[in-house]
Amino acid sequence: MASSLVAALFLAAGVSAANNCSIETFQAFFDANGTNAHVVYARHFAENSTFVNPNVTSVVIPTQLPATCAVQVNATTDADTHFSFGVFLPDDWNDRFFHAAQEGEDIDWVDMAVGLRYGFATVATDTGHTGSDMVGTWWENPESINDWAWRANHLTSVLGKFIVEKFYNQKPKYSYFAGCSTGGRQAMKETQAFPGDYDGVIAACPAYWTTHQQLFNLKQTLFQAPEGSAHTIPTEMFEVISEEATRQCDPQDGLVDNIISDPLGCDFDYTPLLCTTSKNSSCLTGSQLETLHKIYSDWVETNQTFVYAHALYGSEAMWDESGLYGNGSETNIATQLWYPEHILGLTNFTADELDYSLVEYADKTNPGNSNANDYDLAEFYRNGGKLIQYHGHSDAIVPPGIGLWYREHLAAALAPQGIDIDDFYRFFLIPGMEHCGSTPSNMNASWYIAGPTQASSLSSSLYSVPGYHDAKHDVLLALVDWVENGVAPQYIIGSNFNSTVDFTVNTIDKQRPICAYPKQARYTGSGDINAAANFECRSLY
Ligand SMILES: *[C@@H]1O[C@H](CO)[C@@H](O)[C@H](O)[C@H]1NC(C)=O
Ligand SMILES: *[C@@H]1O[C@H](CO)[C@@H](O)[C@H](O)[C@H]1NC(C)=O
Ligand SMILES: *[C@@H]1O[C@H](CO)[C@@H](O)[C@H](O)[C@H]1NC(C)=O
Ligand SMILES: *[C@@H]1O[C@H](CO)[C@@H](O)[C@H](O)[C@H]1NC(C)=O
Ligand SMILES: *[C@@H]1O[C@H](CO)[C@@H](O)[C@H](O)[C@H]1NC(C)=O
Ligand SMILES: *[C@@H]1O[C@H](CO)[C@@H](O)[C@H](O)[C@H]1NC(C)=O
Ligand SMILES: *[C@@H]1O[C@H](CO)[C@@H](O)[C@H](O)[C@H]1NC(C)=O
Ligand SMILES: *[C@@H]1O[C@H](CO)[C@@H](O)[C@H](O)[C@H]1NC(C)=O
Ligand SMILES: *[C@@H]1O[C@H](CO)[C@@H](O)[C@H](O)[C@H]1NC(C)=O
Ligand SMILES: *[C@@H]1O[C@H](CO)[C@@H](O)[C@H](O)[C@H]1NC(C)=O
Ligand SMILES: CC(=O)N[C@H]1CO[C@H](CO)[C@@H](O)[C@@H]1O
Ligand SMILES: [Ca+2]
Repeated sequence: MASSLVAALFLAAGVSAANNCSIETFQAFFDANGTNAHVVYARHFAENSTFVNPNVTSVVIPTQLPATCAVQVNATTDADTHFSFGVFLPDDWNDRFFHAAQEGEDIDWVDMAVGLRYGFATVATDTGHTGSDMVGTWWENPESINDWAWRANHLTSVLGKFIVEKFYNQKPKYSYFAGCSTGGRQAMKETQAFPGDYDGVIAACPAYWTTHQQLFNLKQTLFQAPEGSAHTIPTEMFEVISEEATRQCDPQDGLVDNIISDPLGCDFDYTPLLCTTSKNSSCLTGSQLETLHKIYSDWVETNQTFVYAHALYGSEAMWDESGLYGNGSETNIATQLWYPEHILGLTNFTADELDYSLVEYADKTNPGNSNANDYDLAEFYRNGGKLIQYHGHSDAIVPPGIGLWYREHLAAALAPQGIDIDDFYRFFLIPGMEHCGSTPSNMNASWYIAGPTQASSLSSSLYSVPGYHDAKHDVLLALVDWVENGVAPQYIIGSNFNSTVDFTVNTIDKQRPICAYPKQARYTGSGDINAAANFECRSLY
């Protein structure tokens, strides 16, 4: 009797607060607690509204919102530094707190809205500056680098949970964090530096080893430089290389389906690409082949010192994206100079100064402590935390091998402490997925496992997997099931939509299990190769 009365009172409080979505309401929460934060925006949105916020500079906005209160808060971190964070407080809340990483140029309201569609109270921060990380002057204050590297996310977690508790008169029962790329780094950083902040974390394609990642991206552009050299592979040849990789590596995984499902296991022969006396077009010269060999090889320095993993067979469709390998032009190189120039603070840095001593310098200074390569997750594990990490095989920006590096070092750090990483960690390699999402058009692999980044990359109103709203198909629901019910995902079924505008159960034309590493999905030998049921997870090595 007593407990149901208490529940009824809480419910009543929650409902009245939900109907009072004003700047004053939220400012009063902070003021009463003596917290130095300024509420700059608050507005309630009825179901199916399009989000509007005059404080938002980004162009992408969520549509078809569930009924929610939206709040934006500005908080200071140091004398001259501040960050902003957004909060969605759903009318119909399911007691969970969700933090979407910053992946774009502002508070990621679209990713937040995905979390909202799951019924979660959601937050996200701009990490202290708006616009791309690579432009502006935000790095001039070292305190801003701290905000970007870790502080804004941690404080958003603290202040966000505070708002949620005050608004609903109840603490969130479970807290989750998810992000991809630089957001994946943020996910790893939170897990490592603040192991009590979240119960479940998804680190997708994480660019976690900042110092090495950023210098690797610069090094990639240099393989092809100077533009038009004898060793420069013409960008038109990327497709020819891709076709050759598919020709050789597609069958090696056991099923001819245009998808290279085991690029790490592919034994690739370069010679069919070489120009000969009988073949002088659509081929590579000896020196171009050497460039290709560099692209497909780890960055290793003297004495077998590993610096970074390489792009895999099947990633060629991305090589010209963002000028990554591109044509070796000064423009492509200049794009990648922001890290040494502005974050490492090496004024007037030029690309020819990139050598191993620069990597050592970056590791030693590690501005803002942004590296998220602490392998000891014992405390996160002891708190009951669960971490899902995934990478796409066709990602040329953050090659999946660097994810494997983390997994191996995590295991090595925890085994001596008697901790089996299987008890709290799952690693997935997604065949045919590029960076965070999408698949090369010559593969059409079933890469989609939902979660905020993937859903928001397709549409401003999508969430989960249409028709398959469950833990077997949706990575975020898989994480929730693991944290709350102890059901660890052994695989997640990936889907492919055969439309670029219509994302419904009717446009899902292909599904396959994506198996927890080291297992891989293998065709059972009979039935539709586009149906997940005809695949099983097997250990291959
Ligand atoms: C709404 O907020 C105002 C200002 O903080 C407060 O005076 C009022 O009591 C609130 N109303 C409800 C129903 O919570
Ligand atoms: C609220 O106030 C308490 C007591 O001063 C403090 O410990 C806590 O950190 C404050 N919470 C926030 C979110 O500022
Ligand atoms: C919101 O849109 C959905 C789907 O179009 C519809 O089923 C629902 O009735 C709408 N809700 C309101 C309040 O208009
Ligand atoms: C946050 O506060 C800073 C410092 O007062 C200000 O420059 C900035 O415009 C504020 N941001 C928003 C969104 O109000
Ligand atoms: C090589 O290219 C030249 C010029 O394009 C062409 O004339 C010649 O026939 C080619 N040789 C062979 C062996 O294909
Ligand atoms: C490589 O190893 C050798 C032998 O241990 C050592 O003398 C040398 O200084 C090392 N070189 C570098 C660049 O670390
Ligand atoms: C090389 O790439 C740059 C940047 O993408 C582009 O502006 C330029 O036109 C390219 N050069 C050639 C010769 O295609
Ligand atoms: C960097 O280059 C600018 C413009 O060429 C020059 O004015 C400045 O002195 C240089 N700074 C350093 C530290 O070399
Ligand atoms: C991939 O899908 C696109 C569009 O749905 C289609 O045009 C293309 O032929 C497909 N490619 C393969 C290899 O199936
Ligand atoms: C897309 O997939 C659906 C479901 O398998 C199928 O019915 C439809 O014909 C496909 N459309 C195209 C254009 O391939
Ligand atoms: C800086 C800025 O644009 N602030 C606006 C944020 O949103 C509130 C509520 O709509 C406006 O009053 C502010 O002017
Ligand atoms: Ca294959």
